[in-house]
Amino acid sequence: MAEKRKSFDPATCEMLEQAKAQSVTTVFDRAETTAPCPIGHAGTCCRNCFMGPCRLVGKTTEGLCGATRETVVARNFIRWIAAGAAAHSDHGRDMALTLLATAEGEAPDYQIKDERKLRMVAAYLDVEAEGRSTNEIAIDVAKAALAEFGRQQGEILFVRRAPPKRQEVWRRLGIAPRGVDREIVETLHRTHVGNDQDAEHILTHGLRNALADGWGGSMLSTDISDILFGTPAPVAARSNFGVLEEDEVNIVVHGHEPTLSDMMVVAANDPELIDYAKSKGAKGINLAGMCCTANEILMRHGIPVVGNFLQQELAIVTGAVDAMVVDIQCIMQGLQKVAENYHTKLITTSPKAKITGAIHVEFDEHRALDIARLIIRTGIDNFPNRKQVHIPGIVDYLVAGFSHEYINYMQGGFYRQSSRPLNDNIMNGRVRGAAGVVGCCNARTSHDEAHVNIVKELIKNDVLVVTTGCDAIACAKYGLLSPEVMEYAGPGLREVCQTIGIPPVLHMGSCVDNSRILTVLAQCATEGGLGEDISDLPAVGICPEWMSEKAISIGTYFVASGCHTIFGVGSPVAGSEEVTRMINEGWTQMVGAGLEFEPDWHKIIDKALAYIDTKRKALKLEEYSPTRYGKSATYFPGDSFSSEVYQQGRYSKVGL
Ligand code: NFS
Repeated sequence: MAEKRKSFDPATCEMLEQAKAQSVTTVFDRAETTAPCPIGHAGTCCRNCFMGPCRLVGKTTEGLCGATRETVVARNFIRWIAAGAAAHSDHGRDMALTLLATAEGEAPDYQIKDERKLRMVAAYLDVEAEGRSTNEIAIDVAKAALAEFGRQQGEILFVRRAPPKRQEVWRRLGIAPRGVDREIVETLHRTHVGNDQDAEHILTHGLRNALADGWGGSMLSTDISDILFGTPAPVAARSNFGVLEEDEVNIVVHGHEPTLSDMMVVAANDPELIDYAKSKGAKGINLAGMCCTANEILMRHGIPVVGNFLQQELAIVTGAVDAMVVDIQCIMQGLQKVAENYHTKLITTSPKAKITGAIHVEFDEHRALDIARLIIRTGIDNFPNRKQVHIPGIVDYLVAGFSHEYINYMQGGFYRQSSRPLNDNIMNGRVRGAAGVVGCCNARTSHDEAHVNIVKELIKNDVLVVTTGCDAIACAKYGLLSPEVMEYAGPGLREVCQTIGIPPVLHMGSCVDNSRILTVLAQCATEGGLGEDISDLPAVGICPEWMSEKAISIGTYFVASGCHTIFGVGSPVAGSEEVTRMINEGWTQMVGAGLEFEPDWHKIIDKALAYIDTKRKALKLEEYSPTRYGKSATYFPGDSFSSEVYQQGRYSKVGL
């Protein structure tokens, strides 16, 4: 059997060769030397007290306390949800605190960039906007948002943004979240030794906890980021290692919160600092992004993207990164060790995240621009220390910036915006259905392979894809976010995309922006013609290469919202057939959608298309036909998607 390719991306493979030649170890090597623990992997290791850890394998079916395999697997699973929800929500809380500081005049470098959105959010949070100044509204919006985290009773206010039928489901089942922090705390409490020990009951709280993330912490985070930094609209940009410049100071921002990265954009354009860079022999300052913070500044400013999660160490191996600046989440500790082989300065900035050996420059929103300038200056000072540089000559072009507001706008302009055209085209079968393809990269699978192939095959089958996070970056690297690269799309979908002027894959942002997908789903469900609830829609969620706790929280809130979701790689609940059944068939009965784990990406595609067709049938829509539309088009379904075709979609940097 041929050796499994570590990455589907030629630029990543090239850098892996480079790392090997220089004896630098990365996550790809560690994935070979460190096998996953099969017991923890299947979810059957209980370490919730010090009588254990109890490993429920073979003949051992109970822990010391008597906890069964079902209980242990379910408890472990919802702890993942709690951690993921905590990460998104703590990010959202920081956005609310920054909005408050901005409106109170204590964070002078930030402004309220989208007043219209501020007023829209004010209405959802019961904040009076009529006749009040922007800052007055913003102060109350920030305080109301913060109260949502600490809310003890009732329901988080954004529950009302879901379709009425969905709200009824949540209320009937008692899973409408009461407050963001409360649901996370309750998960930790319930899963403490000797507490909630009925697997189904435990998992039901998992749904509630995840909803507190999706319709609470994450949605607040997205909304407030838009208020402060602007609601995204289409923007052209570039991606992959080739965006690094040999003759400029390269500063890579990596992590998640736009508070730091947005200020880095301002500082990188400071003429004084550009002159300073020139004084050190560079032609300028090249700011580029990594992971979800890349998505934040890509969506709003078109800042180039270096890569997704598994590419972070390899960016340093280019020898061209003068500073890598990180804040929170998805930042590998291995970065520091890699950086020690090169001149790169790794700079941590969050009071919540330090890495031993890295430089720590603590970010403070009250002095944001000064700190961003200091960081850029550190990168510039490091430019003359560069040694050997190796940048793969591969760059791809993309269009990002599809906020749900823009998706509405593009379907009818300022006065008639709605999701009517999309609903109509799903009803008439030009668009077979929709898929949200999202999430991480995982070194246990071939990097990007599942992301790219799933998305290609879906659009080939006339499924409109919305994407976020590392999946979006994978798509960017293969030309899938480019409106010009239409040969991958099926004829019906292509007609729709060409009419509106959009790519067949819409980049909706970072991982917290999965809440934008919830909004689109809610709109499609209430627009008419596709049922009345999200669970009626011919739509699926897919997370092909998941690895983080955040991904589990996202998948669960998709499901709790009525969107059936399929994860790749493997199952963290494989140790219990009963729990596996509960979160798929069981949740389908409860909330109209299930969560399943399918390691084979070919099967994910089959399952997704079959699910979409089942939903079309239930809605009594016409049966999907791949040949009914697009007769005048140049390309037809069945075009081979060979690697040669992939390459045609790519643009070599050399050819620019
Ligand atoms: Ni989301 Fe996974 Fe991380 Fe972004 Fe990428 S790894 S859960 S996609 S960068 S948060």
